Amino acid sequence: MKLYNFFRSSASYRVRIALNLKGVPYEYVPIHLRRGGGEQYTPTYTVLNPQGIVPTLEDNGRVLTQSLAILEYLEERYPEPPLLPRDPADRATVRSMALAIACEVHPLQNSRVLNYVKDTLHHSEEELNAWSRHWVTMGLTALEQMVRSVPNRGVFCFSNMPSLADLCLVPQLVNARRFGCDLSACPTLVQIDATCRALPAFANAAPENQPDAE
Ligand SMILES: N[C@@H](CCC(=O)N[C@@H](CS)C(=O)NCC(=O)O)C(=O)O
Repeated sequence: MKLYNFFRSSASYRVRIALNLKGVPYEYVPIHLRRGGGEQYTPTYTVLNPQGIVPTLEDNGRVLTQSLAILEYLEERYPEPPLLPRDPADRATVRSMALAIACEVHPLQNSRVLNYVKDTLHHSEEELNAWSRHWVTMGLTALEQMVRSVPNRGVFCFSNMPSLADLCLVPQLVNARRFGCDLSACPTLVQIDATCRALPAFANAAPENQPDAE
């Protein structure tokens, strides 16, 4: 199994955590998102991932893209330990938390989006950071409420097992801190993040522990 990814990519980080939690060995293939204008745009990579984004997972001759689709694939192929609860409504709750980050917050900080706002629309670095802080804080504040409203909540986003929601939360908080977001409205998320990062599967997937870390 090969994971084409970048140490600082949040979407890649989600998949690394899942592979570690499930104990699936994989080959780490670094795709540098800035070097030479971005290795994600080279023909050898876009043949695998026509969107020119990471991560991409190659397994048994199949090429899979989109981190959430990859996570669902890993969940079905390697069911233990599960990253989704058993009850259908609980599963939908976990997915709604994961999607709240992956669909609403994360895309607004993607490098290509920020580069367009900066280079084509001519906004300053300062304005860009304010943009990121605005959307991240709004998204995380909503997620805080979603997590708090889980009945019988445990130490993770949902119950006492790490789920897809935690796999999306932890990388997003790295991002939030990078942009200097005020997390004071999200004490539950900050606590869950600390609990997750204490687990080896999360720690070993962290950007600073990857072979291409700068
Ligand atoms: N929805 C996609 C998002 C992937 C994505 O945005 N990847 C970023 C890094 S976190 C990327 O490759 N950006 C390259 C670019 O913007 O040029 C997923 O979940 O896989």
